[in-house]
Amino acid sequence: MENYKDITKVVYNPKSTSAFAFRFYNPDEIIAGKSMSDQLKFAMSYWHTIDAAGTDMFGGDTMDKNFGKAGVERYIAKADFAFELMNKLQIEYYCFHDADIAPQGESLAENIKNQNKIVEYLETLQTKHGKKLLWNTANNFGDKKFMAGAATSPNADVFALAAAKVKWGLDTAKRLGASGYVFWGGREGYDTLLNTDMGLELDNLARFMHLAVDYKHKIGFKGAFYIEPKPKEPTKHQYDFDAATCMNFLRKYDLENEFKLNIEANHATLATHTFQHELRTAAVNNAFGSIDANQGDLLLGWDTDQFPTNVYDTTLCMYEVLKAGGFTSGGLNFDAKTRRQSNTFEDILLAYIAGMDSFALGLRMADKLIRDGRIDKFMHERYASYESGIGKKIVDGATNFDELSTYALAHENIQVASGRQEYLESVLNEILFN
Ligand code: XUL
Ligand code: CO
Repeated sequence: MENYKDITKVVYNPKSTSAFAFRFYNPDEIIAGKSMSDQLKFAMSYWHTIDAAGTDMFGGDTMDKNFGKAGVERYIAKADFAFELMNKLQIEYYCFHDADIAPQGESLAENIKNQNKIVEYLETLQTKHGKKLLWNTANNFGDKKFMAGAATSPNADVFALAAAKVKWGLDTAKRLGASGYVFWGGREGYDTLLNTDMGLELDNLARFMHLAVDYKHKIGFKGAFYIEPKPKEPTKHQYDFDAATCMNFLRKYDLENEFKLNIEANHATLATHTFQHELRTAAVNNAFGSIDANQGDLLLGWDTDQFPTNVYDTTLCMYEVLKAGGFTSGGLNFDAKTRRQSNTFEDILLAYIAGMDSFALGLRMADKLIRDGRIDKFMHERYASYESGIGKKIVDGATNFDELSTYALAHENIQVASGRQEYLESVLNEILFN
């Protein structure tokens, strides 16, 4: 197998015998009216790809990502590595937490100083290599001060610290021209109600979001705000449990016009939903925004953040994306890490190639599914009773219980048509494998 350093650019070559080629991702090919690169908008996650080195609950690093350097110099080398990797993989976007990009010291002031040095460097790299920031975010969960949450901490000084970090994040998003900013709940949740004032914590979370919105408008940051749902981990009950819970929160606190959702596949399955369910829930609530592309392991049951290779899931995901009109500000961020045993630089490339190709194949199949039309036609016919007669009156809001009751008394011979699930599943198989 080739070495990492010898691979300058991974290109589309379905016939290649090399492991370092795309079999399905052909960036400039037009699928469903746009180039594949515009449909998929792949992004690299800094925390998993540039920082995470294999540590798990039972053992330490299996990979060295320190480049023989320390302090700020190490993070300059990491930034170089990030852009080298994006170039090799033809990835246009990246995402980071504040704490991912620079060494974290003893104080907020020191962290901001370090981070600003690297942001200056990232700015030059972005221009030099033509790369963009899809979104950034704050790590408001790692430091022990955040042990009881950030905006939902019982300690108001922590709320202020979290605000200072998000303020820096928004200034940086504006400076680097990010197309979005993500709020993942981190430790916004609880483990026991014996010590938790849930009402106050949720109100405070909403207060925090309103302050962030105010600041965004004040500085004129034009990117999108996303909430990323997750049901558990690290807390037992995360407040942003799933897409529906997030929408309820946003509407209760009058924030629904300011936020969209960043749906992560592994978070969906942790919530015992399918990825597709979460995407559809976002779309029907007019909140489809961005995607954290990964997959979990249903047998392990925790947030394993694996590179996505399940083509059923990527197909149904891209089907939802196409149906929602495609990405605008959002994209597909690989919130995914190589397995602990996949500990070479080649593995990082191979993992991204597997993930990108799985989504490229998913896009091709979703487009085929829509062009085939059988599923859409079935769906249309299934709900046809709402297009005329009493059904149309229901949809138009032009009836009432008296009329419906009279109607029902006169129409008791009701035949509900078959849902044809197995047939539709076989159509999907035919599209995928025939
Ligand atoms: C954690 C997670 C985060 C967010 C960004 O499960 O998904 O990496 O995507 O904070
Ligand atoms: Co995520």
